[in-house]
Amino acid sequence: MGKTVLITGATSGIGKATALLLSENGYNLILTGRRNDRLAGLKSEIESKYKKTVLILNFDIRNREETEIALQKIKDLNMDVDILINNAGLAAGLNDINDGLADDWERMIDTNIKGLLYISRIISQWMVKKGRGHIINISSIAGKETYPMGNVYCATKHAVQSLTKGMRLDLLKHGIKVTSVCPGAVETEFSLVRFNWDRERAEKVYSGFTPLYANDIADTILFVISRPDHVNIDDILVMPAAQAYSRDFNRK
Ligand code: NDP
Ligand code: 8X3
Repeated sequence: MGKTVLITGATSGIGKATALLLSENGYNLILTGRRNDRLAGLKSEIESKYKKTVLILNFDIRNREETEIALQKIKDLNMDVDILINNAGLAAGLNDINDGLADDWERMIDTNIKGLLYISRIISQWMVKKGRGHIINISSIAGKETYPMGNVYCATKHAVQSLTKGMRLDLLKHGIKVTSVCPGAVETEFSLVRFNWDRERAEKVYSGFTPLYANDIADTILFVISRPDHVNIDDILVMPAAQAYSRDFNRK
């Protein structure tokens, strides 16, 4: 029986690619997201390809009550979580601070910080009881640097970096590993969401250079979770070869 991994935000991009790769490598999966049709499609794809049962949980991580009810289903089914991948997240807008929209700020703060906390609180309590576990927070280059007009998104990812350190300190005595995975530009639905599904604007973000693909981060996550028990990858920054820092690109 392989380990069980809970991946938040598995309906697209990094979360989906990670689900497919981990399943191929023998992990059992619990997948979450708001778009239930996509979750159901991924469940049947994985179950038919890899002959593994997948539990899907359809909820919005911004809603604390919905999150608690959804996670209770895991216990009701006598399942457990060995590895938590806090992946669900988004950027909304790209504006100077004085032009920012409060609704965008709330969406990012509620998803990237508060949602991550709601999930981590419950799952870390289960891990503490067992005296083992591994939490992987998907942060960003935006958690290490602040770029023009990235203000609130960068602040949420700086918060993820800080929470990763805080979790590691508090959970150390319980034998729980905590890792931060920080990607540079990855071509997913991220920019479509950021620019409200303006495809032309989203495509420009990745034009003229080869970005990372979701599979590149899935590979990194597989590496992180498959280290021996005595090894922890604290923090890993993965960049496209054509990107340096947050805003320097070698575009052709
Ligand atoms: P995608 O937009 O492709 O995927 C985001 C995932 O998050 C979706 O599955 C979405 O599911 C889920 N999600 C968003 N909001 C919520 C919510 N309120 N409740 C539940 N699930 C939610 O983007 P990526 O794969 O690129 O992003 C994954 C993570 O990687 C994010 O944390 C992002 O900040 C981070 N990242 C991305 C980079 C990039 O360049 N793409 C670089 C660095 C970090 P649904 O909409 O179905 O709920
Ligand atoms: C996503 C990468 O640089 O677009 O976290 O913010 S960036």
